[in-house]
Amino acid sequence: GKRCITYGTFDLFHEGHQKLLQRARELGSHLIVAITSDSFDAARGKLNVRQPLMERIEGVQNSGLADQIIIEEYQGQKVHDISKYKIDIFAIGSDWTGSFDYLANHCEVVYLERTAGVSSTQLRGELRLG
Ligand code: C2G
Repeated sequence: GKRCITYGTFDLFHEGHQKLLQRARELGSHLIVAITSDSFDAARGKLNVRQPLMERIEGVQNSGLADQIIIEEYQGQKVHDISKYKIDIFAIGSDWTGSFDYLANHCEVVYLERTAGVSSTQLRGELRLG
């Protein structure tokens, strides 16, 4: 079966994340979910993440959709992961369409439909209000 990998922060794990992982899972027989480290998110300017890495890992783990979880810690890691984990398919949400075309030298690149109307940003706002 094909080996698939996807990447993300997965802050405040929600239905959009759930559906993305389901779609990625259907592409192959082994799904690796790479979760950004706190310092990697800070380095890429994502400064409003609510949950520390360990809690975000728990969210992904509780979904039951990941066969394997790894941590994304540095720029350029994706190419290394694809080779190290013998990946056939790199999948990511359609908000990233075009951004990862360079990985097509290493494996198949698939952009999956993003779920409308739900986001970590929106949930952070609700937490603030609530
Ligand atoms: N997602 C989705 N629908 C939503 C929200 C998110 O399908 N309503 C998807 C995103 O497209 C992404 C995954 O869920 O594929 C994780 O989203 P984020 O946690 O926002 O992570 P992101 O910042 O997109 O990190 O190296 C990291 C990657 O570049 C992606």
